[in-house]
Amino acid sequence: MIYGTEETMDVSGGWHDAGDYGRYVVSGAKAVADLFYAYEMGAGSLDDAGIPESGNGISDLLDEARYELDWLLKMQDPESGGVYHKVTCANFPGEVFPEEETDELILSPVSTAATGDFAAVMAKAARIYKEIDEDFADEAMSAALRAWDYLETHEAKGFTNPPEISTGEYPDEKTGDESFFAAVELYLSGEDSFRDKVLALCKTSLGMGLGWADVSGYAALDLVESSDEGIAEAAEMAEKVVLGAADALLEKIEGDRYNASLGIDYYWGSNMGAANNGMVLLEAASLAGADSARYQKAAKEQLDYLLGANSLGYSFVTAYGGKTPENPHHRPSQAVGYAMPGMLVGGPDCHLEDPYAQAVLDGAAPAKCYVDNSQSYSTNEVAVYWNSPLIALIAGLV
Ligand SMILES: [Ca+2]
Repeated sequence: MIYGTEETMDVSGGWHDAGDYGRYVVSGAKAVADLFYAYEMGAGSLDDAGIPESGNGISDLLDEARYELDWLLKMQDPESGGVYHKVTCANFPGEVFPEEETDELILSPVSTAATGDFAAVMAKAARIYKEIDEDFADEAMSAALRAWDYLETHEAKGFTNPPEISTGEYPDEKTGDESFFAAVELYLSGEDSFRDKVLALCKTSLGMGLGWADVSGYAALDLVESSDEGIAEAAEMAEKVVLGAADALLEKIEGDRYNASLGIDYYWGSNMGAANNGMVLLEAASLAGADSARYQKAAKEQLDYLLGANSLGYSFVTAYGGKTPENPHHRPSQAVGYAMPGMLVGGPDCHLEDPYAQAVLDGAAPAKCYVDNSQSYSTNEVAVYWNSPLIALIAGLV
């Protein structure tokens, strides 16, 4: 049901976001952007990942991304072109399998951030899938343009949960970065009229954010890879930002015993931060020519950190390594009684943002604020958009 109405819509498909069964546009779009990056970083020929589409002659990264993209298309309001922020029940379920979550599903209102992210990944999909499925590529481009029209004709506004809904909020007040990402992808996919918007938004919204709230870095990564003369000025600015960010990371890495890139601020989802930082370092390596080896080495160290070279000795990927999370905050694993393999958990969060972490981690050093307990959703949950930059990082390193 669409919130505040009696209307319903088919929004079947797509990925469960994390330890719960919500499906969220902004975090899903980040995960799609990472899979695209992995595809472009050289893992494009992967066709034996063990997904149902493996062996079909199309990159498994694109097959998997397509699963989410097909769902995203359904999340667009056919009349306005705006994109609903998320679809969840009113509250999180208990420790049950997804088919046992039977409360009514509610579409939360359209948001500017969701619509901007949607426009960006659809525009990029139009480019990437052109040779593979032309009809889908055309559909993606027209959906992207309708989303852009929505942004042009509606005042930007953040998202807050309606009072009856308590699931993940993913609020985002600052939406210049989403517009910037969308404009860059629309331009690079052949919409020449977006050139001036790219140049203007580059001056106000360029950054290195690779998270669900700040997606400016995805625009930067694609700008630096572009040789298009029309936006050379923006590409040069983006190159400075990528290399500047990578140099700042090198400094942190050199000052850390475990070659981690997070300094002393281990925040909720810090493992995503380590993987994202690895992506920035990889991009810097591809830009730095003769100087690339140290960026490449630092990127590899971020993978090492995630797989066990850290102060806890934990490989943060379930069932990979000798000491790995056995009790993730992940309802299917909790329901079945063991940790499903291959999931990157959130990792240390020194802000102690759940009651269990507060009870057992008080006074711990920032990098050690992690506990392998299913109650600790702020350190031991899993999420699609934490796994996706890990995939991108590995793709770039192999
Ligand atoms: Ca934003």
